[in-house]
This record gives sequence, structure tokens and C-alpha cells, in this order.
Amino acid sequence: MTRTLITSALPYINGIKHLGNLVGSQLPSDVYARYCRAMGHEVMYICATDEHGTPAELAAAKAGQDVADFCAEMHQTQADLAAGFRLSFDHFGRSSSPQNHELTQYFAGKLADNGLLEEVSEKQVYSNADGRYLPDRYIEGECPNCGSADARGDQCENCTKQLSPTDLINPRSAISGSTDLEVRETKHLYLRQSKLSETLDKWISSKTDWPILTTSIAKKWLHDGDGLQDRGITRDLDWGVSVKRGTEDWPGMEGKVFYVWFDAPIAYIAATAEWAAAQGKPAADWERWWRTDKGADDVNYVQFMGKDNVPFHTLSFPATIMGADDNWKLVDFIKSFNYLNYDGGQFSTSKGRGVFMNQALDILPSDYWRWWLLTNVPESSDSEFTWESFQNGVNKDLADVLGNFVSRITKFCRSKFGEEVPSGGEYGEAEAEVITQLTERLKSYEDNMAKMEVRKSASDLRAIWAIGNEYLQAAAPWTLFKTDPDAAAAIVRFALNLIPIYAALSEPFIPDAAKTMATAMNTPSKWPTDIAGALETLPVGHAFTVPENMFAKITDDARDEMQAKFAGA
Ligand code: B3M
Ligand code: ZN
Repeated sequence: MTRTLITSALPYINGIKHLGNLVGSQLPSDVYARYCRAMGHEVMYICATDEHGTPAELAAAKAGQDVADFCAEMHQTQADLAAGFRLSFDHFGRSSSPQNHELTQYFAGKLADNGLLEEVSEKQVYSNADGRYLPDRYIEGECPNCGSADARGDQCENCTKQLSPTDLINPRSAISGSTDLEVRETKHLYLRQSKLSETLDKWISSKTDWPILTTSIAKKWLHDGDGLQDRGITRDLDWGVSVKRGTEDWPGMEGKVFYVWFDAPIAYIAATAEWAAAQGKPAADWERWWRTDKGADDVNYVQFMGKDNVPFHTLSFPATIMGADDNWKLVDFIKSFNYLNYDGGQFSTSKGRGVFMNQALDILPSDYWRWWLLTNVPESSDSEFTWESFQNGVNKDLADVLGNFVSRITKFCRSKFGEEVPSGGEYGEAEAEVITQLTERLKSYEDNMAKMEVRKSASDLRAIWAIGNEYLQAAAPWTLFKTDPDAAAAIVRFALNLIPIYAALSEPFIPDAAKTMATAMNTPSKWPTDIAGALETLPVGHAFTVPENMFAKITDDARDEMQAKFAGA
């Protein structure tokens, strides 16, 4: 049996994510996971909250909460929203789990044993008032280049000049505003990625079937400027995985934690270990997904993420896996996405601009969002959410095509033949033509799904719905019924039998509607292997019910109201 391991980039814990975040990894990975399951693969689909780092500490401080409590609550919130969007993770874990602490320390130990970690002394800004070291971007001051009052320690946003904190005039803490800052010398661990640069380059070059977006970003980091740089993997923070060498203390590293981007990808593995623990399964059950010496050799591992996460997944995390040199599974395919913009600008958390996951579910069912987002996924370039486009997608594709088809044929049957599949008549040329068309489209749909071509898959699905709708329109059993009820019955029987096919094929994109269709037709969902055969699913006399209002149209007024509401301050 084909075994497919799927991970979605881990949403950061500092707040509720917007639709752009959702469509940039979780939604498309869910479509793929559902498709693979339908194909009979053994699937392990993993996600988690990414909980460490300064932004988590600051978000907790802002909420007036202890950081551990804040993360626990926000994890639950994000887990609930994921369930609301029907994300079908096998496990939604936490990067703060004990499993991740242990694995992160283990990997650091292995990397150290293999000569891939280096201790480096650094000068860093300490804020006496805050009682902590400040990361570069949490130091603000006057820009030496343009005079802007609010330049950050890493860059001036006004003139874009790259800065280091010591360049700033009158530097202050962005956290407290205090100017009581001093430069202290402190030691950090660096991952010697440069040593692995050639190996990584060869590996990336061998991935000729990967999206250009993925490989081009990796190549840029490998070849631009001075090439792949070593990277600091420790930080002076309280919240995170304490720096240890395996299970041993690390002299000189007391009070430090690993950098969030070091432990976050390791959490893919740790969350799978969490899954096993939660199911009461032995370690061997998660190791067979991740350890090539324990069965993971025949696993196909696919990662989904936004383009800003690509460098960490093509270079840093593989450097950790390869550098550990201990039979860990490397990724086989990286599907990356561009950005989704919002109504002529960008989503903005601080300005409340755009729709966030909780708000979306408050106003409309998740299938509506899933359908629009997936048909407009920023696959080959950035894309844009507009309310008009959203309204169109929902009204035209879902309501006018799929919803109309299902509603029309079930209601017509109920009124003329009752709520069971009618007998009489025979299938003819029109039906044979539908079978031919559907067979072709299904092939294309499966090919595109297997290649994770999300937009093309969505177009195929839409075309599959349209084939039925057009057939019904042309066959017009309501007219024929008056003169030839037997011929009308055959059309009805044929059209009713399309519904279970639609249920199965639609499930990856709109799982709730798929369930409604399967339930109404009183038959379990089964992916069709041959269309003609699948069209025999509902025999004469099979009872069904009419599903009520699968999709409600979005009115112009509702659209305008929502647009105004989410425009931001
Ligand atoms: N947490 C995504 C982000 O916040 C980041 C992904 C981690 S995947 C290991 O931009
Ligand atoms: Zn400037």
C-alpha cells in the first residue's frame, strides 16, 4: 500500500490566522490528504502550532497572560478553527510538547557530535528595564541614513536600509521604550550549514519535478552573495526548548533556548510522536513514518507551505536531518505557495484588515470559503480576495451548478416518482456521451490531484459538475415526462446516480456538502474507479431524501455589508 506522509507548515501561535495563512498550506494540504485517503493510501497528515520565540512571548504579555497559558489557550482556539474548516489532520500537535523538547535536544546533540555546531561569541543588546536580551527587530531608534524616528535594529522600513542595532541613534527597547540598554557579550550555537552546502545543492538539483517556486528560492539562498551562511540556532529567551546536547547540559549555554526555526520543523516529527502517544500506540508506530531504518524508506513525504517558509524547509531543516546522519526521513516533495492579498491590499492583523478564520466561520459555512480559496489558491502567482469574486464563486459554481443540479433532480423525482430511484426506460446516446466526458475529466482530475495542481483540479471538478448540469438541462425530463414518462424515468435514474459520484469527487474540496449528498442518497461515499460502473450505485427502488438548500446564494447587499465590515480601521 502506498504510504503518504503530509505535513502542513505550522501556524504561529501569536494569534488567529487569516484566510491568506489558511490557503497557503493548511487548505491545500487537506485537499491532498483527503485525495490520498480516497485513493487508498495509508496517510499520516500532521500539523501543530509553532509556539516558541519572541512574538509568542510578546503576544502573551499583551494578553496579560503567562506565556505557557497563552499558548495552551491559543492552541485550543486554533485546533477548534481547524476543525471548523474540516482540516483532517491525523494530529494537530504543539511545538512545545515534551516530545519536541526531547527530539530538538537530540538533534542538537547529533549535530554537535558530527561537528556541525560551532560556538560563536556575539555582542548583543541587553535591556536592563526589560531584564532580557533584545532581538534586533525589538530595538528601535533613529535611522542614521534617512532620519526616520522609528527604524528597527534590523532595517529601516522608511528607506529600507539594512541596519544593525548599534547603527541606531538613541536606541530604545521596542518592548518597554526604555533607553537603558547595554551591549553584552554572549555565546551562541551556529549550525554550520555552509559545510553542507554542496550536498544540499546536489539534492535540490536532483528534484527536477519540484515547483519552480520551491527550487528557485532554495537556489537563490545557495548561490546568491556569499552562498549559504551558517545560522545561529540559539537565543537568549526564557520560553523555548532549553539548549542541551542530547540529554546532557551544555556548559556555557545555561539559560538559553533553541531558535524557534530550529525546533519548529522538528515538531513535524514530534507531533507524529504525540499522535502515537495520544492513541496509546508504541514508538514504532510513529517511527515507521520518520525513520528510514524502521520502515520509512517507502514513505512518500510531502510538505506544504507558503513561499516565505521555503528556505527553512529546503535548506535548514534538511541540514538538520542530513547532518544528524541517523536514518531520518528527508522530504520527497515540497509544494509551496505565493501570497493571497486582500481586496486591493494586504491582510493586516494590526489594522484588522481582511477576514480571519474565526470571523469567516461566523458568517458562512466552511465549504464556501474552502471552495473559493482553493479555486483561487496563489499557486503560480499571488492572488487576491475580492468580495465580488467570492460571491461569484459561491453563487455560480456551488449554488447554480452543483446545488442546482442536486436540488432539481431530487425534487423532480420526489414530485413525479416519489423518493426512490424510478424504474423504466433505457439509457441512450446522451448518457453514453456523459459517461465518455466524465471518464475523461475524471482522468484529468486524478492526474492533477496526484500532482497537487490545486487550481487545475478545481477546474476539473467544476467541469465534472457542469457535465451533469448540462445533461439535465438538455435532457429536460420535466418536459419529456408529459409524453414519455418511461424515458423521463431513465433520465432521472441516471442523474440521481451522478450524485454519489459527485459526493466522492467533491469530498476533498467541500467535505460537508459531499457528506450531505452521500447522506441524502443513502449510500457510502466511494471514489469511482469506472464511471459506467459507478452509475449503477443506486438501483431501481433505492430510497433517498431531498437535501435541503445545499448552498444559499450571497446577495449583493450581504456582499457589500461584509466588504465594509472587514475593510479595517
Ligand atoms: N510558523 C509560519 C509562519 O509563522 C511558520 C511555519 C513553521 S513550519 C515548521 O510564518
Ligand atoms: Zn531610514
